[in-house]
Amino acid sequence: MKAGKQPVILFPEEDEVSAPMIPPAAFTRHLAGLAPAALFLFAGCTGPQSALQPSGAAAREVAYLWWAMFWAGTAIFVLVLALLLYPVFRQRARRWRIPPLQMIVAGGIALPVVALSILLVFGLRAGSGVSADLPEDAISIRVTAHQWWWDIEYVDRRDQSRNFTTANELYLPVGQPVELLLTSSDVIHSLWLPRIAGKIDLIPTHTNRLVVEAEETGVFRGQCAEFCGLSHAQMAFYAVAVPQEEFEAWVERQRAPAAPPSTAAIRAGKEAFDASGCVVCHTVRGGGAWGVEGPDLTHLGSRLTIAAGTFDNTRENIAAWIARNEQMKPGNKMPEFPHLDRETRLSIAAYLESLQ
Ligand code: HEC
Ligand SMILES: [Cu+2]
Repeated sequence: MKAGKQPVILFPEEDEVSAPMIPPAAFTRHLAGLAPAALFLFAGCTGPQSALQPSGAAAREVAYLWWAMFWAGTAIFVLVLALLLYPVFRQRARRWRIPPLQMIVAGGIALPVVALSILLVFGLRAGSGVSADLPEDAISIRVTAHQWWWDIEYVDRRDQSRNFTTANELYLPVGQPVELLLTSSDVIHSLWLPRIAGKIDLIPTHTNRLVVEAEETGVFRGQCAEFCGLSHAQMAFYAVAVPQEEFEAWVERQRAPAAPPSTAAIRAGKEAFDASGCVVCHTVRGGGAWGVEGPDLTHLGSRLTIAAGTFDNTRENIAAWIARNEQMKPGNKMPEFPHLDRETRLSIAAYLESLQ
């Protein structure tokens, strides 16, 4: 737990649990901006999850639409107020008479038709990202929502054997449109990455498509935006936008199988992991674990958070998660392992941390 941060859930026991606030610098700036809140309310419009600070083409369209609606709404509000105040201050001699029928046609039909048509044009523009065409070799990512985490598979269209799976973290190459193919394994979820794109539903047995493009490097927060059950509010993820070369290096590392244990302590952790039944639900490619009920852990050590953006990815948090995940994320589908002593849990956590 870094100084000045409040844990989401306080644990009376020895395990320290900390929740992520990424990037911390942006968060502090955010808080500092809120201090003179009465005057500078707009400071709340920035941050890792603000639709008003777009960093992607699709999000920019949504922000345009938002501002168009804001200014159109303001203009109409001012107009209506002016019409309301006019009779109050009018001078008898200069009375302005419009026949009632013309008034209804102008204010009740013409004005809404014009205003809504303009908004429709903006709205269609903003929605066009969903159907954008992509080059043959564009990157495809299959995202499957589960209660309450995201399974993320990078698809190689030319050679499916090069596909690899990760979870709760989306790497994007900057300046390159990427196709997300979205579905769900249980209920309807919604993927929302406000700084990169608009939101779209993930529906069981159906695949939705969304084209996203990050325009600058950074770590952006995303979230499930459709109530999907008990831990809906803890169903987040992070998108990490990096330059092309860095992205390719990341892909190579993720595609590789898990590193074999390099020290005796890590080997002991792996043995405890294999013996405790974790392999029933989790995959560690190259580590002999092939379960699919839970997130792929092959490169867990390289991720920022655990439990779908809910906690920092630290050894302490993983150790706490193994024994008391129900308290940390109520309703989640992983059983607790309270019988594993703290030493064992820490050693399993050290093994998972070594999976870079
Ligand atoms: C019955 C299936 C099941 C078993 C057995 C199981 N897990 Fe899990 N695990 C899950 C599910 C489901 C999640 C996702 C929870 C969530 O975020 O909602 C999860 C999440 C995790 C995470 C966080 C991963 C991430 O990317 O956020 C870790 C770490 C983890 N499990 C480790 C373990 C360890 C270690 C064991 C064995 C002691 C274990 N699990 C046993 C189902 C299981
Ligand atoms: Cu959800």
